[in-house]
Amino acid sequence: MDNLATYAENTWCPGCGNFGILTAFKQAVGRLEADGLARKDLAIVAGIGQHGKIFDYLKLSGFYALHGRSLATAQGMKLANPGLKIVVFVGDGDSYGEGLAHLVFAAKRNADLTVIVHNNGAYGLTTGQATPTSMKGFRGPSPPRGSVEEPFNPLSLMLASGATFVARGYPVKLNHLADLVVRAIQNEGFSLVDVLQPCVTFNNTYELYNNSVTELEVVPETFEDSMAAARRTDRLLIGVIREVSADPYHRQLLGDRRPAADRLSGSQRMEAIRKTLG
Ligand SMILES: Cc1ncc(C[n+]2csc(CCOP(=O)(O)OP(=O)(O)O)c2C)c(N)n1
Ligand code: SF4
Repeated sequence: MDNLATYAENTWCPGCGNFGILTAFKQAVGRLEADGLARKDLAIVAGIGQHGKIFDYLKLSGFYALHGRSLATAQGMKLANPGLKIVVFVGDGDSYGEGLAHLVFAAKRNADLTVIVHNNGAYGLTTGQATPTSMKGFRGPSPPRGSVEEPFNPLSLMLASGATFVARGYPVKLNHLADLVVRAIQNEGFSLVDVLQPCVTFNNTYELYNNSVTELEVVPETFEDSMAAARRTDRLLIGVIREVSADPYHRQLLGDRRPAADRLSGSQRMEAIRKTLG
């Protein structure tokens, strides 16, 4: 396989955690393609932000969506063409902030998508404002005196919303992250990989994460065990926190129909309308 490179010049800051996400994703695609995934059956979607630039750096088909709306776009693409495997790259501001309702409902209905959250605890592209996962005390242009709010825990929110695959990764553990992405894409249903992405410019968390990230050995068995793993604060657990199988939304809604591929011609549509009207 080629390395999916494009002509676009990379403008991420040297040391940005996004580089690890890009490399891990490329590794994952290589492994999935070696396993039989056809390039034409893979599509990517990205929101607007530093994370969204990954769309420019990958020679893959897809849709560069609006800030906060990539989940809605991806769900539409999946329903039109259920044969696609879709990977959605979002920022924490993009998905846990502005687009939160789309994320919760995509998890609730088990939309067959893989969501990779570049969770850097800041609105990176707009120069470092606080997001829902910014730590208490985080300073930026907003809030300049430090955030007085506690961050929310996206993993427990996703578990409570019904996500069938929930994982957390760290770009420094590159092969581990690539494994998570492969497993997330293989899961037929809603998969979320929250990536602890250091932003060297606005939220440099390398030291914090290097000292607290710990690999989970086995997938927790029960929902309660998954919740407990997601909520651990003494160590930040990385790995698969929940993995269960459930019928995906498109199959429940459409059965085996493939709306884009099975589209009727104009005359077939007229014939169907005539029949309906008697
Ligand atoms: C609908 C809409 N709202 C707000 C913006 C402005 N905007 C663009 S990027 C961005 C921040 C992105 O932050 P995040 O999603 O955390 O991604 P990061 O840049 O950190 O990767 C914002 C607020 C926009 N482009 N469109
Ligand atoms: S500002 Fe932060 S997120 Fe954006 S490229 Fe630089 S290090 Fe990465």
